[in-house]
Amino acid sequence: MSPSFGRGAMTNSWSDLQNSQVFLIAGSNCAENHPIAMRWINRAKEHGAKIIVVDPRFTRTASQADVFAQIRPGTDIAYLGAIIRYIIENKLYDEEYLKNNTNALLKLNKEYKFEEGLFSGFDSKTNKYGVDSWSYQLGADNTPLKATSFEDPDCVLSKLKEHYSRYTFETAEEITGIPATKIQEIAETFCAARPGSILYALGMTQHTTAVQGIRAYAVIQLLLGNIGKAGGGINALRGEPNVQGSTDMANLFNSLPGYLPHPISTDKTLQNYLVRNGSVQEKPIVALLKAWYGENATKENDYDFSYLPKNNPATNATMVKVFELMEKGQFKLLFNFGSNSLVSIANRQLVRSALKKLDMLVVSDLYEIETAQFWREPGVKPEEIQTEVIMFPAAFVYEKAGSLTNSSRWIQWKDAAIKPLGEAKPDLDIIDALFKRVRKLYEGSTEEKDAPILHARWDYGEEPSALKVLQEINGYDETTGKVLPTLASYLNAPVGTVSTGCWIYAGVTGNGNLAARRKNDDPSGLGIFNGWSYAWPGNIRILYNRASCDAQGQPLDPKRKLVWWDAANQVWAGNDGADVADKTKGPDTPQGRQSFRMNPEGVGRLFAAKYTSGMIATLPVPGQPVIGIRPAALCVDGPIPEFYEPTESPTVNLLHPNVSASPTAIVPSAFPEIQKRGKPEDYPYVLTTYGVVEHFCAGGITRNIPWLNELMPEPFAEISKNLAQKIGAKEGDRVEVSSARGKVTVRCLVTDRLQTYKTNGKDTETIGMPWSWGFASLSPGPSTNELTIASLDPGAGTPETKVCLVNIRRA
Ligand SMILES: Nc1nc2c(c(=O)[nH]1)N[C@H]1C(S)=C(S)[C@@H](COP(=O)(O)OP(=O)(O)OC[C@H]3O[C@@H](n4cnc5c(=O)[nH]c(N)nc54)[C@H](O)[C@@H]3O)O[C@H]1N2
Ligand SMILES: Nc1nc2c(c(=O)[nH]1)N[C@H]1C(S)=C(S)[C@@H](COP(=O)(O)OP(=O)(O)OC[C@H]3O[C@@H](n4cnc5c(=O)[nH]c(N)nc54)[C@H](O)[C@@H]3O)O[C@H]1N2
Ligand SMILES: [Mo]
Repeated sequence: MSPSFGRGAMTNSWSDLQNSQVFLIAGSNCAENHPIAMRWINRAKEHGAKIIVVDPRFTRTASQADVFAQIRPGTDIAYLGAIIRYIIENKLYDEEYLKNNTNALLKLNKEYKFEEGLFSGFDSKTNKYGVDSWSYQLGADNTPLKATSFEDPDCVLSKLKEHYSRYTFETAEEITGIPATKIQEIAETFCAARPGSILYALGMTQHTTAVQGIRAYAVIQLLLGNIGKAGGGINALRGEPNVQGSTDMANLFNSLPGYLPHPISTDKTLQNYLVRNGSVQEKPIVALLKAWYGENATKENDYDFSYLPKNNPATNATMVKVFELMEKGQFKLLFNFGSNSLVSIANRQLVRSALKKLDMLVVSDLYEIETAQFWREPGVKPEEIQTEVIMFPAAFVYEKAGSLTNSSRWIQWKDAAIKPLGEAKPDLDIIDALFKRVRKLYEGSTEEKDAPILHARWDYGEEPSALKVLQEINGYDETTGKVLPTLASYLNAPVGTVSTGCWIYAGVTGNGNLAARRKNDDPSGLGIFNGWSYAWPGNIRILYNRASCDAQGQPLDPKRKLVWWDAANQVWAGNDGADVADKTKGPDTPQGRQSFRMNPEGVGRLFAAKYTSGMIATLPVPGQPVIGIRPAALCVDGPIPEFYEPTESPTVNLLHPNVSASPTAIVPSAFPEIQKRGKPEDYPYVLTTYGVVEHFCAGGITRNIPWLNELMPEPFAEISKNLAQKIGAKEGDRVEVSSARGKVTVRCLVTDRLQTYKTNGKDTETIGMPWSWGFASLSPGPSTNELTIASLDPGAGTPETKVCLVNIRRA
């Protein structure tokens, strides 16, 4: 749904799941990893909703399913493509929805092509796409030409039909291992009941085709008219506590808070930045600079834009790449706060080797995790390591006040329940103390490079308060110093007069701390709960909810009324906040018709076309570059999803054997000794990794809790009965699992949860391994990331931890 609000969040909410008629849960084991989801899913089930689960293993979530399909890891786009084909060939799409709310009728550039596994514009020297042909035919006013019917061969829907004609149920069976009849049953079940919701998490995202997998979900949901409606949507079940909040705050290398594009090295000035990103970014980035540099940021000095660090687009500094750079010696110091990288990062050999290259490592954690004692790992020689390690004991979630944002985008405040134990301190206090001391070191410096440190607004007082930080994130009217009351007060203010640390959070502390609200009445009965905490943006609970209305602005579903145009009062009203640019602009105005206002076309994008709105409307000043209003976000690996094999795969791509894996996937290879690739001849089995309910992620906390260790004492390799027989292993035997990168010895678990299946006619086996162990803690065990491959999705940078090739033998 790029460019939506947020990079992965629920379009809807946890409590909205009760409104669905059907669920496609594929790439999520929510019964074990997001148990609250099941409460609302089961409520829908009581009302007759159907559950479809697609997973390489039979899980506790699968045990609740009406339809369960076992899939070969990394092949989802093949069966999803077959569903898209089924919808289009049988005209099961929602025609009115497509016309009003999507780009289905827009005409594509005649240069656009897809041939032999490649989209037009591929440069085989750089393995990158030039995206000029992924565009529309434009009219004189720079708006895309619209076809009069879906039969027009140039329109987006016709192109989709042509593209997915290759994806028959039978072909999808050959690729995925799911029987064709079962794929048909999934398609029929999901299309028969609306609204339907799609839930996903890591099973879809930890692949080199992660973004395109989720794009396939977007295509299906837009075709069926399931976006913007109660009970519909695409729901990313986020993982870590407050991972939603941390991505909102730009814990991603390529965005600034509020999902503003990060400046790159060629952005010398604010104007350069706006030429690339559109005039629409001027207000939020200036407001952010005001939040960070206060009165020092003025129009005259380009609002201190020069202070912002700039990304080198060639580096693409995701987590794995950071360790690659560290191995190259590019870092002296690493702050490792709240992450156990040595256990959690794919192909951990690189992390192990890179940490040694640091002069200093600072870890803030509750426990002395593996990362903090990498020098103690068996086989590592501490006497050869010069790195100084400093450990900050961190206070835990119950020991500090602050807000956590959940997957529903609800910003929820909590108070501290107890005082931190021992010397532990909240991270905010640690960072505040650090910054103040660092600033002191620079006092009096007149060097330009030190100005960002000296000029930063850092006015939290003696004892920093989390509420003060949330107020800064909410924003201030910089002319009066008052907290901004609402999102609208930010949106309506002239550029440079307001500050906000994250524009999508504007309004959260407007009239009191709305994140702390705990009103739990639900008059509509739809689970909206809009008096409970505060949802970004603007307390809208269901994104794109304008699409739940017809062209006249009236609700399409009488049982699930979200918003409507109140003609008498000339305003958008409803049970939810209306997701429209201006609540007073009715359905007879262009703004009042747009249900996807964050896209330059104002509609949902079945095809992710290159397009910038307002290019011609903004009259170019002679000698000045043209600044458009809003450029569309693009996928770097294709405008529509295509199936590619994982980096390491037991077979070649049936659709185009010469372009088997994703041609744009990033396969780091700076250190060939560490970053090896395996072949199916040597490593014939598919490994997938997953979480267990008893442990949390890298296990830093849970492996130090005795009763959890008692329940789940050690890692294991889960294999089918056939594979057990083949290698001569019994349940509980020790087995060695190896990949091109490393090997581990664990016990084997022989189950019916994994079955042998056929890929391209050949018997294939998946091996499943949990990944939460490391050499330290009360319950040490081998780390599964010894085996995994660190190839990355080219758009999101997510490592392919859900699939690689391995071998297995009795140890
Ligand atoms: N108890 C517990 N809860 C947790 C966590 C934990 O470690 N323990 N971790 C938290 C975090 S940070 C996260 S991100 C979430 C993760 O939540 P989930 O994504 O639900 O967790 P996983 O078990 O990693 O993977 C989900 C499922 O995807 C399946 N899968 C693997 N490959 C594929 C594939 O190619 N296609 C499909 N369709 N499915 C596939 C796996 O078999 C697994 O059952 O959970 C959070 N909650
Ligand atoms: N093979 C494989 N690898 C994976 C995955 C997979 O499915 N398979 N999943 C991936 C996913 S989705 C994720 S999110 C990552 C997770 O990887 P990590 O983030 O490295 O894992 P965690 O164990 O959650 O680490 C969080 C640490 O923060 C500490 N902590 C908790 N609260 C606080 C606090 O308030 N302050 C501070 N300073 N520390 C705190 C905990 O003790 C813990 O050690 O792993 C990824 N790695
Ligand atoms: Mo996660």
